[in-house]
Amino acid sequence: MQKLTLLLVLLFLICVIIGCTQMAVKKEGGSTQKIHIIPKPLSVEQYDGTFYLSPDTRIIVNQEPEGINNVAHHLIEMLKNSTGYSLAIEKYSPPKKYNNAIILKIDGQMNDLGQEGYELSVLKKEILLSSSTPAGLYYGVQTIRQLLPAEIKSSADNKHMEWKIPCVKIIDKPRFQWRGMMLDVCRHYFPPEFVKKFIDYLAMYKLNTFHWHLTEDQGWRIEIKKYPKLTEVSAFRRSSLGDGVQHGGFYTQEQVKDIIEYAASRFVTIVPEIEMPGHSTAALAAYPELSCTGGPFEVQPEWGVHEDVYCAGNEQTFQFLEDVLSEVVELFPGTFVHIGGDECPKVRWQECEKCQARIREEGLKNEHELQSYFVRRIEKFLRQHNKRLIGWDEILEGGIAPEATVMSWRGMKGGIEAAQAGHDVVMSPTSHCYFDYYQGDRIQEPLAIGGYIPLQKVYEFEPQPPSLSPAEAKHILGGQANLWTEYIPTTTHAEYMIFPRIAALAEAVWTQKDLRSWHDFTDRMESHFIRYEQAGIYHAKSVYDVRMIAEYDTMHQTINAKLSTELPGAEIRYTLDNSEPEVSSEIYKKSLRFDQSTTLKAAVFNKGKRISKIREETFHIHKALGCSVEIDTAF
Ligand code: TNX
Repeated sequence: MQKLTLLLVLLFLICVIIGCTQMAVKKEGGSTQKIHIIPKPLSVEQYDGTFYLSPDTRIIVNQEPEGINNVAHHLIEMLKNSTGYSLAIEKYSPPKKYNNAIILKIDGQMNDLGQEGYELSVLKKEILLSSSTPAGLYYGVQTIRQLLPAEIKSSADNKHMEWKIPCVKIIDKPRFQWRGMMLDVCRHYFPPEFVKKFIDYLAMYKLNTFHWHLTEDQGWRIEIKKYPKLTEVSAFRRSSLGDGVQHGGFYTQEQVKDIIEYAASRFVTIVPEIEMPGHSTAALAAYPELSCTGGPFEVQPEWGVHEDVYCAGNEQTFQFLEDVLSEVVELFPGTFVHIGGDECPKVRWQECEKCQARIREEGLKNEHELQSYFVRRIEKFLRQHNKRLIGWDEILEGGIAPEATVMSWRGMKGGIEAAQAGHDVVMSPTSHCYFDYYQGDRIQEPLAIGGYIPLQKVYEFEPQPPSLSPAEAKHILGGQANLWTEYIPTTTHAEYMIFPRIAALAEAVWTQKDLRSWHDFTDRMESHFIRYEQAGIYHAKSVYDVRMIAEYDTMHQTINAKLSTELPGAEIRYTLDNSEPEVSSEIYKKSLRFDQSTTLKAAVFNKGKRISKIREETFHIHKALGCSVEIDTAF
């Protein structure tokens, strides 16, 4: 009897011990492995313990619906590239307990997390990722990628790495359904391999919409079988540098299909843009009969807004565009087709007999209404093909087409107006979303288009204007950033403009509003910089540019200089003797006061290495300092 009691107690103890190793204990601070997920999930609870990935870890899928295997293969591929492990995939067999496995589970009951949400539970012996859709699982895999050490994206020799994932429970879903980025492949052509890389970057940050700007004054980039001159003639132009070199390229329909498939397997929908009625000189160079004057035209080497546009009075124009769109809708499976609509000067229409006749016949008031007529006709055509039209906010002018969706770029105003009128809206204002603008100190950055949008500004992007009623706010589908490429001729430069701003964008469109905090984001951002380094992704380091504010102190006749960086907490070191700052230079702690002329040089250091450019400023102390300025206009 005694023996039996002892045995029972022993058995009980064994059970408790086994239970404890499986059961996660909630973490009370002092974490060993910090969690740095961007975009920030809905909820994250970290626990004590770690899951160790090994060559024997198995990937288990619970069923074989379309998509789940695709996600499992993505996971295997991602892990293989970095760890070198070729993990086996296995079908789930219900009562079985798994040890050292990552389980991907489609769970039809999980409807409250929407079409893209997921739940991730990392225990010491198993990882369970569940979602009601393959898309949700895919986003869960992106989260797993960010839970692994930064080296996960590196192809370097990682044999001695410990591939560990902290125990955690994450529940996550996006705030907006349209989380996008636009790439302009027209001002400069980018090869299919880069377009795929761009899609990878979107997917990595849980963005789901790739707006592909395919036609412009400077180039037509998509093969249209019915109009071969669009690729023979319209896809090439003289170099904008005037050096006589030809620039251009296009995507064959086969390449387009391949890219669409590539995007679909990453849950990215492509929205093709066929620009009209403006920004169309490249097409007119091949088919001048579609213009008001008859041409001739050349594919434009110059940027800007061009006056020659499609003739709105000519039936041939509509025949051409409908033919082009017929091939486009056949290729792209997504719901939306972007028709541009922006920056269409009206001078040619004002002087064109055909356009004026159209205005009279259709009882239109002016050329703005003629543009509206143009867009309505195209919208009707697209609707007949079960597609929805989206256009830049100029499509509001002269009356918006009945079911058109507006992409608001000239601020949020157009978007607000459209949402109030019951139209769907995607916000993409120049103030926050133009990744062709500078992100750092203009003098030290590569040439950009003009404005200044640092990381924090992108972070402050709020797609849903507070002035909208709840019913109107439902029309805000989401937001996107745009990469126009007038001044971006290379793929490395393009990456530089995208990173790190894409991370801030992702959080603006994925994370719930009340969970967003710049301070918290900057904390997580640091580890993403390490990931970019590891993955060989070009990125701007302008968050580490030393910012300088100098104030004149009238009381003491001195200058006070304050130093800071956009990413708080950086190690700034400086010199006052004209020498270059080094790792042994003085660390900046509080504002510096000068009572005589001084040259201040400062830079940011990390782990003994300078990671920023050197900021230099000479302060001159002289008698006129601080005196009020009078301008002698008589002189
Ligand atoms: C405006 S955004 C444009 C583009 C330029 C861009 C440069 C929009 C609808 N039109 O054609 O590339 O500015 O930032």
